[in-house]
Amino acid sequence: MELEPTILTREEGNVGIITLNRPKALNALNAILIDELLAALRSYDRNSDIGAVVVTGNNKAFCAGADIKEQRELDFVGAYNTDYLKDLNDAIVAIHKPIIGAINGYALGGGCELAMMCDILYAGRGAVFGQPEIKLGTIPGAGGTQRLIRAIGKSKAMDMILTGRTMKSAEAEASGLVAKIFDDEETVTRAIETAQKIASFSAPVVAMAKEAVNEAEELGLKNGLHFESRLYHSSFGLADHVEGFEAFLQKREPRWTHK
Ligand code: CO8
Repeated sequence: MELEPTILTREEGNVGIITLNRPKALNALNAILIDELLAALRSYDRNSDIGAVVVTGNNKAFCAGADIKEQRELDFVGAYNTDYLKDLNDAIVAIHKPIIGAINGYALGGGCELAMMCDILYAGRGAVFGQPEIKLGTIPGAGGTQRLIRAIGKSKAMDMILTGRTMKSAEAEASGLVAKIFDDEETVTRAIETAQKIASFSAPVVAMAKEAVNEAEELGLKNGLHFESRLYHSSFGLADHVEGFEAFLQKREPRWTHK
């Protein structure tokens, strides 16, 4: 039984900020935290005042993975019937608004996988990424084997997944896992600034851009280009598109109506 909320939420302007809040367990993902995280993400996704979301943890840990104490109780059938992983992945993939992961400290196992479900990753210099499941006698179960290879390539992904070694943020940035690194105390602020910048653009256009980029993971180049064209053409039907082009030609800032 959790006495404290397992996540905390606050808003800064048009940005929703979700902080994982199980510090004593290094923000390990248990069933309650996953439910609360998904409820918060869905709520921000439906909130027209929010244009982007930041997900973060604390300075010691973004998230140390699945809750090992909770998972230890599961046998094959229990694990098979536990929908956490699928719920977590499916629900985050379905969020329309961009999610920035602001990572300080450990992002291990399911924590690294949760980070990789975000759209953009910013990390503090002290952040540590890894898929140490092999040391527990299991393998990544929330997308680690699939997303890490896409982020950093096969050889590095194998090196990490087969040995359980961790990667510090400088290597993570050089490998393309994270977009930018900062001093730890700046990570969340910079993520919020970027989220505010994204939230200042036309919301439907931002959603289209996110969707098109994400489809690149699913589709071959031919189908991906076709999908992109369709969304690009659709954007010509938006009032914000008319406004954006007019504003440029009139040498003024656009006034988005988000329509
Ligand atoms: N689950 C539950 N509790 C944890 C976890 C975890 N993953 N990680 C740390 N804790 C707890 C510790 O048990 C400890 O609790 P207590 O004070 O009651 O003993 C507390 O957090 C602090 O941890 P440490 O004392 O170990 O702190 P250190 O600074 O010495 O070490 C480490 C930090 C290196 C991060 C270490 O805690 C560690 O190795 N943690 C486990 C990391 C790991 O193996 N993660 C992978 C888990 S398996 C997984 O994620 C499968 C993915 C499936 C998808 C999940 C979606 C639900």
